[in-house]
Amino acid sequence: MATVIHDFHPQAFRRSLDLVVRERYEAPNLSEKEKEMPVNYKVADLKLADAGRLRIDWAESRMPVLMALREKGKKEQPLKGMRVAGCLHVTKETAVLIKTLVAAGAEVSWSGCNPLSTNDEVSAALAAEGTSIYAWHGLSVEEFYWCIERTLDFKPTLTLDDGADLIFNVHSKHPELAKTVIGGTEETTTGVHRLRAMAADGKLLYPVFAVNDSETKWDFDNVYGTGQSSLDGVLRATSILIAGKTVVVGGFGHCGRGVAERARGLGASVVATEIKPTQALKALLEGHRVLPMDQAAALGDVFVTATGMKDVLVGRHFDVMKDGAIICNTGHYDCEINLKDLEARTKSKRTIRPNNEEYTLKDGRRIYVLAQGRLVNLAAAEGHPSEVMDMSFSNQYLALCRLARDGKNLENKVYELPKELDQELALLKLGTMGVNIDKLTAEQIAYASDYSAGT
Ligand code: 9W4
Repeated sequence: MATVIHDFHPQAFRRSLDLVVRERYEAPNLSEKEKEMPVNYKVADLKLADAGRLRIDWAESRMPVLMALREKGKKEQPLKGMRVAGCLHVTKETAVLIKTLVAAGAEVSWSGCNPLSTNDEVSAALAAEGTSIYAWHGLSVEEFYWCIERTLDFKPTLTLDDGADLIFNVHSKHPELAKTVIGGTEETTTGVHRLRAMAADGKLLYPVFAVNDSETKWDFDNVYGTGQSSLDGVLRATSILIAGKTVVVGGFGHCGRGVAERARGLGASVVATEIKPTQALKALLEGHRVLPMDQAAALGDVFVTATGMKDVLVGRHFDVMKDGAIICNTGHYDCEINLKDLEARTKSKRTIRPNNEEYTLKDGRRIYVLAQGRLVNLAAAEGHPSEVMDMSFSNQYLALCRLARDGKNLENKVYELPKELDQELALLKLGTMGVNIDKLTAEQIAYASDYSAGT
């Protein structure tokens, strides 16, 4: 681990890759002063930087909207003078966001928001390029909060959250820092819920944009991001042929719909299970079979739970599953599959492939659990593809730019980004994909607004 000193100003210590790496490997041509300079990062291993840079380069080539915003930001410097503290999964896509914030004139200081989501190669590449970053895979709870604390050392003017841990830290431990924070952003549904509750209590100390609530974020993440990456996780963990299989999707919300659609695309017959009549009807009219899980359990070759509810697959379902059934979860963290019930029926267990546990039941049937029932798209694959994160993180970037410009005039509330922004971002994305669409003519606009026109 790198040694770190907390009392610093990131800009002052942003040094070239060359210098950081030379220091790290104790190259002889460093001056004594250079050797003593504090390091404003803590990552697993700086030697991973080259591999991280390749990952980031790849993500950049798949995130054209954010890259276009970066080019514009380089010229206009909308974040000049801003200090952005971020608490967000350290992935290759997040690195593209961080580099975009820096290009737009911001100083940044970063920590991960989940102990298991940091990619050590990416964090090494960011540290090596001079980013103030505190993130490594598998850190403890104490280390997690220590990392968040370090990102507050430079007294941020903007905060960026995924799950609201950073904002909570500011509010509960450092309320004095909130005075100089112009505003914050929040990436997730859970975080937005927590912040709305705080705002309703009058406890929120600065305005926050709920990036999660932009259509170009949640709809694309949930349907296309989760849809593809869940199938990706199943394939990486099993390498099975999907065509001809029966895939049971538990829950036909946005994530379930995405999974069902992609499974069908690979040739599966899909069975959807639901508790909500309108959702069940949608699944049926999309052409999927709809059954209660008690019946679907005996039919499925692959089960993907995506409900957000606990105990979707329990003992009585395991009792009737086929020999060789594969079960996994892409919904709420690790409680949708009741593994205790499965353990109780199990004679022996072995890891047959990475992220694939074979449970041999007392009656001899085998059930395969992927990623220990955790989110299969993240644990066994790489989460949402970069092209999807392009939309989410473009929203993040634009929300921070708006706060930098107008934050001082906003109330201490949770705001949504304007709906027109979704249309602008979607149009930009279409453009990067070489797709043009029609525009209304002046006559059509007049027609649309003329309420007197009848049949
Ligand atoms: N990643 C995560 C979480 C838990 C976890 C194998 C079982 C979320 C959104 C984005 O939560 C995230 N547990 C793991 S790996 C792992 C990864 N294991 C290891 O044993 C436990 C997470 C947002 N995102 C994308 O989806 C794509 N780029 C992004 O920035 C990232 C990570």
